[in-house]
Amino acid sequence: MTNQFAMNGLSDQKPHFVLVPLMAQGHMIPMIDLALLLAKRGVLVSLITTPFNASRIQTTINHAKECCLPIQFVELPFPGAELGLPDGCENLDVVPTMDLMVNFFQAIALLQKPLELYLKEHVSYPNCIISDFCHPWTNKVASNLQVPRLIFFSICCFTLLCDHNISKYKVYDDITDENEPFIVPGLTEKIKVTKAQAPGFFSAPGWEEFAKELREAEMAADGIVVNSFDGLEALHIESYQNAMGKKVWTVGPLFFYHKDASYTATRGDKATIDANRCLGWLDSMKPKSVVYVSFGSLTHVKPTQLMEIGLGLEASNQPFVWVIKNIEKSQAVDEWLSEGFEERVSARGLLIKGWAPQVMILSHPAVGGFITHCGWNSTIEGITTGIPMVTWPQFGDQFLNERLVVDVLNSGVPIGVKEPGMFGDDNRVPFVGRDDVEKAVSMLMDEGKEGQARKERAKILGKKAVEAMKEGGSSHANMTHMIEYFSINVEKSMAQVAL
Ligand SMILES: *[C@@H]1O[C@H](CO)[C@@H](O)[C@H](O)[C@H]1NC(C)=O
Ligand SMILES: *[C@@H]1O[C@H](CO)[C@@H](O)[C@H](O)[C@H]1NC(C)=O
Ligand SMILES: *[C@@H]1O[C@H](CO)[C@@H](O)[C@H](O)[C@H]1NC(C)=O
Ligand SMILES: CC(=O)N[C@H]1CO[C@H](CO)[C@@H](O)[C@@H]1O
Repeated sequence: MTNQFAMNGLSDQKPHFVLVPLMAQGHMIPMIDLALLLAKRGVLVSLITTPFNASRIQTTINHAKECCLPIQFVELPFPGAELGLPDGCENLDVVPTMDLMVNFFQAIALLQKPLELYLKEHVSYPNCIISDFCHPWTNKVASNLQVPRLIFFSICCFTLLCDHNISKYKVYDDITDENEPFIVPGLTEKIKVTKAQAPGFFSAPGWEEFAKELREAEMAADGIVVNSFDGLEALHIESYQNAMGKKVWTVGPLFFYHKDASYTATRGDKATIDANRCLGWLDSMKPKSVVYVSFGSLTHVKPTQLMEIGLGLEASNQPFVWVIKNIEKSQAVDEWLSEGFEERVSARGLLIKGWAPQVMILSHPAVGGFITHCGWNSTIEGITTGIPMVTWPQFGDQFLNERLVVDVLNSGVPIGVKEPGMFGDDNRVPFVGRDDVEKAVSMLMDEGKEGQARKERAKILGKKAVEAMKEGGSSHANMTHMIEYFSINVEKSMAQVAL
């Protein structure tokens, strides 16, 4: 049932999808990739941003221009000042305190009217809105404009399903000890977690109202788009689809758009290390020998823990690339690095201070393992490159992602963290000793039977991920269906405008 106007070129009327990402690095990156993939398939994409973020994604803007991709970057002024946010505080990563986080989400919700106004005035009426799941206010935009709305998750269906079932079976009504393990009900696998590890999204005190809006907006959605793929978790996708009673389109791994390493290098933020120096270093290493260590954009590792990681890596005798974020640097860290550590590991350790070209590094043949915080964005990148992982979750969806990698996929080694660390609350982050780091790394790189089997499973998953994105693959086909499904609405939406 292909739309005859939009799909076969009889008219240059392209279907128009409006994408509303959450301004946070881990949410923004996959949504931008989704925009690029849709545009490459001939969809006109409007990507809604704010001035701060627009400047941050300049590389993508330039790339879209160079490749003549039909993406418009719509900058709406960010009403942060109205809610007492400091100037330039337009991205979740730079919100200074937990309290201001609530204000940040309230400020974003004020974008409803300006977005509606923009879309009404726009020449090409939208066919659908794809909104980050953290934007319940887009539900009002969609109903006021009478356009379908999809919600976007850069979270796997396994985690979404666990979360859904925990809430549906009201597991937490009977739980008094948040560190007492229980088995997630309704799944075929025996998945053991604690309430502290899987508290659900926005479950902290003060977020009740927002969480309620989120649930309502989820119920009202016309479908769900997920950055995952069939070969990874077909059964969980199907169960989640049945549980939600809506279509779930899995169209990932979305970062796959970037096959060109030179572009990959500057995705997200300008890489602080010269990509060529990094590639040169990796080229000099044996295949599958290097461990890549990075904890994503929101996690801040405190100095004592940072040093312990370093000492564990040193003791492992394994070559490594280790990313230390600017925000994690301090005088103590600098001194410790320069007073011996850097020199001792110089022959086999590459330290990246700042933002790293992660996809480029992970894709390099020299890299054989990944120590990750299990943010989904990073986890799916690790899975796609076909290497085993050491899982070190911190908060949010990360503990459930760890269960997927360790218990379901069998392609990871847990570092052993049992309790979450609250973002912004350094003292509650559980401490991991150098011995545990060393032990996990040697298990990860183990050449024995168990290690080989783990590597083999990881490799197969990587192949399936690549297949999914090729023409004829499941994610490619899901995207085609999704575009066709909503292109049919072109005439319907136009008629509605006329009314
Ligand atoms: C998302 O992906 C980028 C690029 O691959 C990576 O560097 C970054 O750490 C990831 N962000 C999160 C929050 O996981
Ligand atoms: C719980 O998950 C299973 C899939 O494993 C699904 O079939 C079931 O519908 C879910 N339960 C509820 C109450 O949604
Ligand atoms: C996505 O692709 C899978 C595998 O081909 C298929 O089973 C599923 O029905 C598709 N999903 C949608 C919503 O079209
Ligand atoms: C990190 C970043 O890109 N910051 C920029 C955000 O946008 C303002 C102006 O819009 C710039 O001044 C910052 O440098």
